[in-house]
Amino acid sequence: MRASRKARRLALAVTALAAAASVTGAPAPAIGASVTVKATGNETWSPKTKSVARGTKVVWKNPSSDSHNLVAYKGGWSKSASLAEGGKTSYRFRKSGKYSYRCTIHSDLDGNRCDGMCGKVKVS
Ligand SMILES: [Cu+2]
Repeated sequence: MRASRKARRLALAVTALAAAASVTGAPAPAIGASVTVKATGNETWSPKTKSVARGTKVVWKNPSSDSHNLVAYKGGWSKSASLAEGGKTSYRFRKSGKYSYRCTIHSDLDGNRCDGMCGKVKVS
């Protein structure tokens, strides 16, 4: 008796999870997934805006021959790393939100407005 109630509760939970997943339109990547953003030789992030699911680790790589860095400036997060030629750094985003960052060598900041090598991660 107890086992079958447990099984029914489990089935309900699985159904609820499936419904939640269908609301977002796309299946959520597994926790622990990682995606890559590249620092380019023409002073841009590629892609400039990256949309990810909560729990995703974003890895920034610099395959270019320029020196870059990555400094958070908006979105309530803290990150500061240098990205030398061939270097990389990463951050796992656990909360939804919009997280902005820039390369301080190749961008200017006027208040919260960034011009130049500015990037964003949208976490849902
Ligand atoms: Cu740069």
